[in-house]
Amino acid sequence: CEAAGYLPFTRARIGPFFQENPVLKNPFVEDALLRGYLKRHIPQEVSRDYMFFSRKGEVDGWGRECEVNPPRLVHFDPWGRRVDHIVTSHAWKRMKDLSAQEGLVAIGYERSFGEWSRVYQMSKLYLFSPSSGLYTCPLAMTDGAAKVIQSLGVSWPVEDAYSRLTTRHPERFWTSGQWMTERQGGSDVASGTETVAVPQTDGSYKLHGFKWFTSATDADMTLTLARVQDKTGATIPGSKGLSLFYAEVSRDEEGQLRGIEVQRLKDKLGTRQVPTAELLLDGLPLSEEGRGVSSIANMLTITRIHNSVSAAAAMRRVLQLARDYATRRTAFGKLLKDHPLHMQTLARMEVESRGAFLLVMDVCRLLGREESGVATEHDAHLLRLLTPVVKLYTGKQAVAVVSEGLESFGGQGYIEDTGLPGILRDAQVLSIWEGTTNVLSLDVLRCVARSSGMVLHAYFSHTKSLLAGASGVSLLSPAVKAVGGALCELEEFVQVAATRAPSYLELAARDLAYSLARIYTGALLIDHACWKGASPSDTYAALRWCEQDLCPVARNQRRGHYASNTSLDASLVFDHFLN
Ligand code: UCC
Ligand code: FAD
Repeated sequence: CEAAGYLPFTRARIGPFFQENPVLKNPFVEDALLRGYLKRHIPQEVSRDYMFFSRKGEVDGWGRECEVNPPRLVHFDPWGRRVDHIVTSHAWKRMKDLSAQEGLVAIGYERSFGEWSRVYQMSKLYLFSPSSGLYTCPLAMTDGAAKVIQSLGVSWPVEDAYSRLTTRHPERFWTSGQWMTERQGGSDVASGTETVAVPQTDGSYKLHGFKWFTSATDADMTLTLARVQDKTGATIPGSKGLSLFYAEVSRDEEGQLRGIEVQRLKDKLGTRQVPTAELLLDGLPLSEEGRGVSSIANMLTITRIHNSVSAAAAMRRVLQLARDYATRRTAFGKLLKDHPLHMQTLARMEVESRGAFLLVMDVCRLLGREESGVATEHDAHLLRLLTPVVKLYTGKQAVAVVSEGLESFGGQGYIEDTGLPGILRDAQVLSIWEGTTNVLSLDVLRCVARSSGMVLHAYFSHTKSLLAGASGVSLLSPAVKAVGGALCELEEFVQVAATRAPSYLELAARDLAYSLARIYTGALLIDHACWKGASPSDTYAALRWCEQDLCPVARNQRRGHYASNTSLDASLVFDHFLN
């Protein structure tokens, strides 16, 4: 090429250089932390079971097809009859069959791995998620619905539904929706729910209402909320008036949906693979009345954990691609992997990603313990506290890490058909649906307040016990010291906050939730690094995690942020606001 007279653009009009694309190899084999974690905690050999997602990128290809061939709504048949048919891609349907065959919901209910069954299930989902074309969304709601039915008692008329939600047979497998949000409120469900349930003479109910967001609307059934009307047509306002309903989504002989009109599919930033609709419910036949918000809370626990699994998985996927790309892309005369600053950037993402994974898996561990009947009271408190914490924290982390991940591909990270932008779009929803960051921070406060201190007691004592296991491991001592110090700060904060008005705690809620997440995750990283099979990278990750501000709530308390800032915040936000 360097011969005299060589002109690079005479041979081919577009020049001879083509950048090699990043290659997704085997997501399981290449995930050191996942493999270490499973080796440590699940004694049975399950590795082979995780390999199926790696079959020549087949599943990943279907996932891509779901993205480029999104669902569409056909309102009318050629003869003008209203059919409201949601047409999904071939790949989306294959995801459904695969999910059943692989037991992606069933594993949680078969419990063949005892208290580790949820870890087993969720680690499979963690591998599946980034390739699933967001099929993990209906799976999350399906799992949540099965959990609610199980907790309310599996009896008529939901027996059959339960067995379909938890089956491994594709021809029987059902997915469920979760229809809670109405136009007036998705967070404030108690005020926002206008849907009424009118009792019928046969003991069933007809629902009349408008559900504003319904994901994976091609589901076979749903759980939804409504207010039961009394004989005079009156309903009880607020949370106490809400009941939980089961409804099957079925069609009559003419192919028309029974009791449901699909208004339109949402035009969304991401999650385009998933049909999200606005539905008008009209005369939907229903089963028995449930217990409203508190009954659907079991579903929220499960879907929030699924959300966190997807968040951790998105971070891992972008990192796997980014590090591969760093071995293929040259800039300033050397591969990206040989630029220390680029490696520092990826290493920071790696630390976030490892922390997220351990936090998520620990919550899955607690869920598995509860469901297999071995949970202590401490475990139950921890599960309640950490469910909103892990959801809100990993949702935010995923957006930050995936965004940084896109930048690591330079301009190509912004190019649609690389498949990379979709990862960011899909990550953005993780902090919105299933409870926004603020709403979940308030949920943390609620569970702390309602447990009379027991939840926090469980948190402090378990975190301390994780640290105790690292005493004497000199390499980890800076990390142990940092987490120990942050725990003391957090305890002091709690003592002071207990003497203040509720508004003080409300302002501190988000920082408190972040502190709980960072401190606990630090302890988990330390604990994992102490395991006999741990690697130097595990130690390094723990040290790096613990260098950050682990207790922002203490810092901001000292700055007086929760005592006096309310009106200043509002003035700042509304500076020059035109009313
Ligand atoms: O977004 C949605 C689906 C998206 C697609 C699925 C994706 C899944 C992941 C996929 C990954 C790829 S469905 C919509 C989700 N919507 C929400 O998450 C709503 C967010 N808002 C809240 O969480 C609020 O805090 C509310 C709605 C729960 C607040 O309701 P209330 O009625 O004002 O709250 P109360 O009065 O405090 O609670 C009522 C009862 C109480 O129990 P009882 O009556 O026994 O005293 C609470 O203790 O509900 C109980 N409760 C809970 N229990 C409330 N929250 C919880 C909880 N988190 N856990 C246990
Ligand atoms: P709002 O409640 O209006 O919140 C607006 C802002 O106010 C947020 O930043 C929030 O954090 C903040 N805020 C609210 N209350 C407080 C407070 N007390 N203190 C401080 N800040 C507060 N819902 C379903 O039921 N089923 C579905 O299948 C479903 N699918 C969805 C799919 C997608 C793609 C999306 C984007 C949403 C979906 N949702 C679904 C709805 C979703 O759950 C809600 O949008 C979400 O819970 C937020 O509710 P909202 O939109 O009413 O926001």
